[in-house]
Amino acid sequence: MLNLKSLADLLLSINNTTPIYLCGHTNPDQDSVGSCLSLSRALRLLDKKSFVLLKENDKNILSWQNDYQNIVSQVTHSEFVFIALDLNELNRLGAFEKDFLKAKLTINIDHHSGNKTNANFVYSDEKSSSTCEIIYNLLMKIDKNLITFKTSENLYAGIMTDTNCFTRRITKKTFYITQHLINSKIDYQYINKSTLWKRTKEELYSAGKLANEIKQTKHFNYVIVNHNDYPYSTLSLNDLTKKVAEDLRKIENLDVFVMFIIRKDGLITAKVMTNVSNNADVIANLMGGGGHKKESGFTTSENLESIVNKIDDFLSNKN
Ligand SMILES: [Mn+2]
Repeated sequence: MLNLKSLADLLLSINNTTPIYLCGHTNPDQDSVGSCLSLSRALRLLDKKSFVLLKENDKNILSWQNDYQNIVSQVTHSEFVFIALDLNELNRLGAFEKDFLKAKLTINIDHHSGNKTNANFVYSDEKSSSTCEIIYNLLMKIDKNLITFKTSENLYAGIMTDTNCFTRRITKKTFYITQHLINSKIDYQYINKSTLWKRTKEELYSAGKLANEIKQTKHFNYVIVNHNDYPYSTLSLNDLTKKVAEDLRKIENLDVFVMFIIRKDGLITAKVMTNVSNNADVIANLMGGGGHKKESGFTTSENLESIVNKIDDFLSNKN
């Protein structure tokens, strides 16, 4: 496992002619795409040849910033370095996993618990609010001038959204960093409004409808979302898990709360949230997923009833 200094040295040692591909997780959020863009811009300023991998239909996540420089949708070199950000297992790379496996050198930078990527070099810090917080510290270690205005915007967006507007996983370092980023005159209100706070009518309608349909087992609460049905069909998986689920978890007296999404392809994607307990990652891991202590997720082909029973059994053994 690397420390920040050895990670910085490793990046600086990459030959300037070697292409470096940076890639975040599927269903990208501001932290994954923001950490990729921030590190990529810094590598370019250091005369390295870097690219951010992002699927064409995921680009809308950057519409608030309108900066698509050096973003590509596929690897076009045969010899390259691959840096995976904001993920702890390879299937989170989706279609780009095959490229990771072909790379001559792999690096993984992340803040989720339990790292399973087997990258050549791993920097993993569960105590960081976000991968963007790690990238801020990394860039400061190399040269503070690498934190440009655009990069400040991305780092702020990643930190603010991953902490759900500073309501979780924060430390005093998170605020210290945020202070620095805000001092660079970024329009933080605009970024808040155009990312985390933004809701469409369909998102609010979904939350309201689901609030009325919360089911309860002996040990946890859950909702079932059929992605084929209106209004959910108009929303992306990301909107459902990042926005609708976040609104629902605010309902009083919820601790362990799961949103099950029956996907259009028949698989089930779930977001596991806890408000008091600290075991969302352990619960998600029962179905092969993972994440953070208070929010986590998994995707499975198992049937819903057996998943519900598995989670309930696990929680009953704990209590
Ligand atoms: Mn993250």
